[in-house]
Amino acid sequence: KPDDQSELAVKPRTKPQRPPMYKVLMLNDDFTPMEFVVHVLERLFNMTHAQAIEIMLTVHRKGVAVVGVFSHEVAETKVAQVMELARRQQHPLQCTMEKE
Ligand code: NFA
Repeated sequence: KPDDQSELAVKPRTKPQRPPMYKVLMLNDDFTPMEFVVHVLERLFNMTHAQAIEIMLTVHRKGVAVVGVFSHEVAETKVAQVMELARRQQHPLQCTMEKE
């Protein structure tokens, strides 16, 4: 077993931490068509049509809903993809992420 003077000395460590996960949130607005939101949820978040309708209606009624939980990199990509699809169709749909 290597002692503290050896090149192989092992530092004391705290528990390995899991990387933080990020919630992707979709926000309601008065203009984006319901069917576009359903399409986005099916296309980018791998939801069934029924799941997509349910989450879309939650956003519509409550103002915001979590549409998925991902690593930082994947969450950033999902947010960017939603914003790009919305921009291309000139819908004001907003999507953000926050640490869980
Ligand atoms: N509130 C929008 C409408 O009535 C639908 C919507 C749902 C928009 C979820 C954004 C997010 N057309």
